[in-house]
Amino acid sequence: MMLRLYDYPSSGNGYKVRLLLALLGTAYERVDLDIEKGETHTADFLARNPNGKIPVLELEDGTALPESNAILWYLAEGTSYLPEGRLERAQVLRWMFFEQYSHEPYVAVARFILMHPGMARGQAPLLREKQDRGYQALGVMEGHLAGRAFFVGESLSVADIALYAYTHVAEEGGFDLGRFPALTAWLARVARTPGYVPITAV
Ligand SMILES: N[C@@H](CCC(=O)N[C@@H](CS)C(=O)NCC(=O)O)C(=O)O
Repeated sequence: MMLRLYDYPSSGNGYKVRLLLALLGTAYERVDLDIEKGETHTADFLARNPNGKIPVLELEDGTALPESNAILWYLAEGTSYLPEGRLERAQVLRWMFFEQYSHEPYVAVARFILMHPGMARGQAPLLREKQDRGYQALGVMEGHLAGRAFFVGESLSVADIALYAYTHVAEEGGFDLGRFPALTAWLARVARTPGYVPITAV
């Protein structure tokens, strides 16, 4: 069986996996689920991810692996996108945990509120707060990237891919990236990687 990705086209979490698979040149099947129609909450899908969220990567033996950053880690093992050194690997995890706790809940959710106003109705009053916290995360990234080309070491890793996915579309969440020159240069650097695909490629 071929790798199969359960996905949703505008999802940055899904895009992380699509981008890495493209950079690796790995063939896979995609199954689109419409999150607006609740298609991630069917019994069939909940058997793959009881948390009812894409992305889920189904492996060759049928094992279903949810959580975008866990999928990135799995796919990157043994490639140039995951360093070998103990401390560098921990630094990659550091930025992936930062992405999930201090970045995605604000930068991605502000975008979700603006792109899916129907689904995000309950969260709409929180837009301003999400943007404030999102700006804090972007500021942390800007500080780290000043004088560095990539988040960890000297080359692109899954730390960059995890953070790139929602940062490069942050303007759709109302963020002004013009305030962050080092971050903007890093976005352009990631987009120049051979094999790069845009979020809209599906
Ligand atoms: N922490 C998860 C978050 C996944 C997530 O939030 N998925 C959203 C789309 S971006 C989803 O499937 N939402 C559907 C729902 O919750 O009903 C990851 O990184 O994979």
